Amino acid sequence: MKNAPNQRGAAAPPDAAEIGTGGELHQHGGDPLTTNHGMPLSDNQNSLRAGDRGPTLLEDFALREKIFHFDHERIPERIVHARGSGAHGFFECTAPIPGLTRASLFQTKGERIPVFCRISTVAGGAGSVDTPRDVRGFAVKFYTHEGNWDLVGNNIPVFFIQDAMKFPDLIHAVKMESDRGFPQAGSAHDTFWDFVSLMPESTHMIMWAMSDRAIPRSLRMIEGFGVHTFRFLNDAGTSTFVKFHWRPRLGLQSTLWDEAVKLAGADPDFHRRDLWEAIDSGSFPEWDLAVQTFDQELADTLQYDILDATKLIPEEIVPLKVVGRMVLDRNPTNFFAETEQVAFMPTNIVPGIDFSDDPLLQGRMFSYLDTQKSRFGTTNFHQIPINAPKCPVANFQRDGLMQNLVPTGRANYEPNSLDLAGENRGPRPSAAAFTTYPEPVDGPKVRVRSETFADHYSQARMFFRSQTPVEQTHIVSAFVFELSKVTLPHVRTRVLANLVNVDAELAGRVAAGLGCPVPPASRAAREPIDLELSPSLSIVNKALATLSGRRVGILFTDGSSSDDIAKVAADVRAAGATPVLVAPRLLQVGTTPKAMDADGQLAGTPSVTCDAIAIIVTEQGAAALAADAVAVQFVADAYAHLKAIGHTAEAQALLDSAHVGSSDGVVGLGPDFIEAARRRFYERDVARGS
Ligand code: HDE
Repeated sequence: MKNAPNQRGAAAPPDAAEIGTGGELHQHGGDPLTTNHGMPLSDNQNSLRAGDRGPTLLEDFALREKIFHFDHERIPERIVHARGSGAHGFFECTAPIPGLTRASLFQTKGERIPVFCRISTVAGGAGSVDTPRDVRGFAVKFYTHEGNWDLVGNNIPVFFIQDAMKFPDLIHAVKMESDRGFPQAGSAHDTFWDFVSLMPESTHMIMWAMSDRAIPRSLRMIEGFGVHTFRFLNDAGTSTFVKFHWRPRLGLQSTLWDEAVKLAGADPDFHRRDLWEAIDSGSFPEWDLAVQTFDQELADTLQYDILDATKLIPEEIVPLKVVGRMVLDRNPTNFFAETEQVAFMPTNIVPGIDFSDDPLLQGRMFSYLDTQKSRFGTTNFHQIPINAPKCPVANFQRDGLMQNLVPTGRANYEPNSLDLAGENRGPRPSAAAFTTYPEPVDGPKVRVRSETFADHYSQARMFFRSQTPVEQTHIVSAFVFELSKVTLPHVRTRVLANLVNVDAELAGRVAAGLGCPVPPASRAAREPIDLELSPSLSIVNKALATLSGRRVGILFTDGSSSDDIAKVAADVRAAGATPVLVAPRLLQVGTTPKAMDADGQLAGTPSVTCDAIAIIVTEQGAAALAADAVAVQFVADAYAHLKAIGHTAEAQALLDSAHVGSSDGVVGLGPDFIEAARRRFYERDVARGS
C-alpha cells in the first residue's frame, strides 16, 4: 500500500520505503488535520485542560505549536514598495532581436516564458490604501532558460535622485514622519518637501509625481519603465545601450485627484481588486515590451547624460521598438507565498543583458540582495517556489538556514578531481555563459557628481510644457494641495524658487493658489535650456478611445425598465467592459416587467468605482433619487470626474439636482452612450478652470 505523505492508513503502519518525501501541505476537503509534523489531530476546538473548567496544561503541544506558528506569521514588510499586488503570466517574444542581444527570451518569435509581475505603491505600508498620489513600482520576474531576469522598474521613467547615497534620505523624508508616525502613504508633509526642495535634481521627478501619472485608474492602465540605461550584448559581444518600456494595451489612464481621494474611502483595495477581478473574469491585462536602443554616438549628441536617472530620452529622439508582450493570466494561489515572498533583484540578469554605470543602478545592485536577508532571515530565499528559477541551478553554495535542497555527492568545492570524468565532480563554468561587457574604466577614486549631471531643470520644463492645458492645471493643483499641507513657510518658498526655474507661469499659478508671492529663482547649478517638447509625455495626447477593461455603472430603481437595463448591460459587455448594476436596494428592486438584483448598493458603490454611468429611471424614479443625497452625489461626481453620462429622458430631475449641465458626454442611451463612454470629457475641466 502506498501512503500519501500526510496521510496515515488506519490499518498497517507504513514501512520506511513507503513514506513519501512528505512536507507538502494537503488542503483537500476531508484530509485528516495534522500538526506541522504530520500527526493527525482529533480536536481543533479545545485546548487541553485539567478538568473542564481548569487551567490549560503546558503539555498541550498542539495548542503551543498552533499559537507559536501564528505568532511568527509576519515577515518584515518591504522598506519601500510594501503595498503591492501580483499576478502570474507569460512573456512572448513578438519581434526577435538577435542582432542586439543574445538574451534567450528575445530569440524566437512566438516563444513564451513564464513571468510573475508585482505592481506596488512606494511610500505606504503593506496595509495602506491603493490610490495615494505616489509612484507605482512595476517589477517583472522573467523565468528564462538561462536564469531569472528581474526588470524592477517604475511607472515613471525618471527618478528623484542621481546617486544611491541619497536613497535612505529620500525614503526617510517621504515615509511617515519619525516622531509622529504620520502621514501614511502621502508625500504632502514637511519632511518630504523639505528634502526634495534641497535636492534640485528631484525637480523633474517631482513634476511627474504631481502629474496624473501618480494617480492611476488601474494597475492595468499604467506604463512601466526600466528607468536606467542598460546594455544589450549580442553573440559578438557588441554592446548597445537600451531603455525598457512597458505599454499597456488598455491605454494609459489616470483618475482625477478628487476621484483618487474618494476611492481611498470607497474601496481601499481598489487597484488590487481591479487586477484580481479582471484576471479572474478572463480579461487579461496585457503590455507591450518596447526598447529604445542607441549607441555611444547618439548618447554624445544629447544635452544630458544617459547615466543620469533623472533624465529620459524622448521617444521623438529615440523611437520605441516593440519586441514582445506580457499577459497576466493567473492570479496568485496564495498572496503571502507569492506576492509577499517574491524577491526582485536588479542583479538577476541573464546573458545578453548587462548594467550601465548609472550610479543609482550601481547602488541598487547591493541593496536588493541585502534587503532579502532581512526579510527572509536566510540566504536561501531563492529556493522559495516563486523565486526559484525554472532552469537548472548548479553550484557549490551549501547549507544555511532553511536549506531545502539535498545536494548529492562529495564535491562541494571547485576545482576538484574527485571523479575526473563522472557525474560527481559537479558543475564547471562555461565560456558561453554570462560575461560582463569589458568596458574600459579609468580615473581617480573620487566622491563627485559628474558635471554632465548638473542640469536639473531643463527636462522638468520639457515635461511641463509638453502637457496639455488640462494636465498642466492638474499639476498646478497638485502642487497647491501638497504645499498647502507644508507647515514650514521657508520650505514652500524654496519649492517655489525651484519651480521658477522650471516655468515662471507654473510658479506663479502655484503661488497664487497658495496666496503667497513668487520668490526669485533659486540658483541653478546649470542654467536650464529649452529642449524640444515631447508630446508623447502627455497622457491626454495618447489616450485611447476604448471601453475595454472599464466599468460602467448602471443606476436604476423601482419602476425602471428591466429590458432597457439588460440592453445597456449587453452593449457595455459587447464593448469589452463590465456593467455594474447599482440601485438603492441590493436585492429585489421593483423593475418591470421583471424584478432585478443589483451588483452594488448605491452607498457602497459610488460612481468613482466606474468609468461611465447610465441612468435608467422613470420620472417617478428620478424624483425619488433626486431627493436622495447619495444618488445626487453619484451623478454629480460622475460629471465632475469627466465621465460620460447616458440617461433616459425621464432622468432630468436627477440630473438637475446634481447640477449636470448639457455638455458633451451627457447623452441619451444607445450607441451614442457607448461611444461617449470610451473617453473622458476634459473640456468640462477646462470650462471649470480647476
Ligand atoms: Fe528600489 N528597492 N531602490 N527602486 N524598488 C526595493 O527591495 C533601492 C529604485 C523598485 O515588488 C527594495 O525587495 C535603492 C529605482 C521596485 O518587490 C530595496 C534605490 C527603481 C521595488 C530597494 C532604489 C526602484 C523596489 C525594498 C536607489 C525604479 C519593489 C524591498 C539606489 C527603477 C519590488 C525589496 C517588489 C524595492 C532599494 C531605487 C524600483 C530596499 C537602494 C530607481 C519596483 O532593496
